[in-house]
Amino acid sequence: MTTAIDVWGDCFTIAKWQAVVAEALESGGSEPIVNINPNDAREFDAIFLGGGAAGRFGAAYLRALGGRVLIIDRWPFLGGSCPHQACVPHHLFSDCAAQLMLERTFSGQLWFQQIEDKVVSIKSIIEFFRCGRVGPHAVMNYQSKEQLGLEFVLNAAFSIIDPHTVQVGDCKFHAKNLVLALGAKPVLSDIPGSTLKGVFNSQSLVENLDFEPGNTIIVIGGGKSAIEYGCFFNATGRRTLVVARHQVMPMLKDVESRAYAILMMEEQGMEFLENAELMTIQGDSQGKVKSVSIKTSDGIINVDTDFVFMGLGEQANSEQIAQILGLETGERGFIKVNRHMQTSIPNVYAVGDVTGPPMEMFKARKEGVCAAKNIMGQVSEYKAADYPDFMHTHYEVCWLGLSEEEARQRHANVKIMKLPPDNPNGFDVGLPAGDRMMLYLMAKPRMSGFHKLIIDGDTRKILGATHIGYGAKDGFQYLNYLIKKGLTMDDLAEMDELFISPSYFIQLCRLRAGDPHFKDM
Ligand code: FAD
Ligand code: KPC
Repeated sequence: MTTAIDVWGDCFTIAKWQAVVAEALESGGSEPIVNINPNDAREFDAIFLGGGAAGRFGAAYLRALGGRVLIIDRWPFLGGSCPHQACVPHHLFSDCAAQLMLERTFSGQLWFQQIEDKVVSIKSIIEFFRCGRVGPHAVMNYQSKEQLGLEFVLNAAFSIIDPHTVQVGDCKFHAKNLVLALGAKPVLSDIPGSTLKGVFNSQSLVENLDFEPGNTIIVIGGGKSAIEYGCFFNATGRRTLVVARHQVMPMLKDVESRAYAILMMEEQGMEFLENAELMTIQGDSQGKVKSVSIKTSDGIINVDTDFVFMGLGEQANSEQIAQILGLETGERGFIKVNRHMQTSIPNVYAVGDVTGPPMEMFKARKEGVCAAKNIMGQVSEYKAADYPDFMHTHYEVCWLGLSEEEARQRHANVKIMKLPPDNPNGFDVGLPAGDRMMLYLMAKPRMSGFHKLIIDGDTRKILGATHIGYGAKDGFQYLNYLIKKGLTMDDLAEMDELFISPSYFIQLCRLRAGDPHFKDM
């Protein structure tokens, strides 16, 4: 390559990477960063186009299996959209939402400042993120280069020549296989006014926000991003109105758990318009959002706002490449693959978000690994199924397996263990509680969480679980694995709880385990 930063042979510290990545992001157009071993004459077994979760994990696995691999990415760092525009900012915002809910709930009590009427700056939190995100970027580059020994070309645009050849600048790279790991981007709205200043999605929010949003925020959509970002906006002290075509949070199937999650959001002031549709966004003379018109079952309503957040889902980053290679694609441009991750061209694989839902990190990483194994001759299949899931409201909401309703449709003898137990006060009981919940437990018991374990009373196997609170996510990822292996309530009763842990499933099971015909509790 005629102009490039050649980093091969230099040991870059994390601090040095931080400076290089920050400089490249700020200048917006510096040279490619090239880390290619000049002493390795082997042909590449694969070129991964895209070095996000799918590309990085696939490449690392392929190299671990003894292959030679090159990653090409347009960004000056590896790790992809998760640390740059997706999971990491989302978790930052959800942390802020949880913290602000705590501070607002106890405002003026104990050591808490009086903050009931305070509106927190969204712009400052986003600026915090923009400065801080290069830290994880630097770690990803350090880990990939120094610890995993990956070869890469970053900060570079590529063009596809054929299914074995990719060009960057004046340099052509050949490989036995290509792996498309190009990710996805938010679906854009085509309703009138969508290009006005003040209309954001999860990407443009962190890249472009340059003003302090006013006191009313409109969120379009009822899925994960819409609810998660909506709760954050609400927690900053702004009126937040969520407009959903159908239901909000449809992915949380357990009726009672969903009801608790929604009730808690409503108690924080979130407003929901279900079965409603954004019709137009009106702008002012400077091209900024001024108001929106929303069609509801009661007619059209108009709301003044300067900020609209679109949470409309994702579409594949596949347009050009699919066209050039003639790949089969489906809805929203998602590239069709078989269970080996092969596209319609056998030596071209596709992995991660570019192949469509579920759009989750574990799925992207596992698809990358699956492609790597197949390329290296270890026949491997992957299809995401029966996975645990989560999203944030002001709380962390986790679920796995069947909802109570699904379980009752499929099994004759379903048993439930839940907290709070059924009682005349509804949810107004200070259990489950657990870590980060103890102040709520003492003073606002209804806010201390909800959880439920769903069991087949005949086989005693665990069928499903939900948890609304904090800190159960870790447990759910292991629990799901065990459930797939046939975990029973008696197995759970044998485990050692780290009391007080966020979920009480172990001790609830132990209280019932002696009974061959145990009842709900
Ligand atoms: P990406 O990480 O997007 O990687 C694609 C790579 O391809 C990028 O590095 C990009 O620069 C590169 N690329 C694209 N086009 C080109 C091109 N033309 N030339 C060169 N390079 C190119 N999942 C979770 O599991 N947990 C979460 O909490 C979570 N939160 C999320 C929050 C939000 C707001 C969003 C949008 C998603 C979230 N996800 C979460 C999903 C998760 O981010 C994705 O599933 C994951 O990042 C997909 O990885 P990937 O490698 O397929 O794509
Ligand atoms: C926060 C963090 O770990 C960085 S985001 C992970 C990117 S990757 O490991 O490539 O999936």
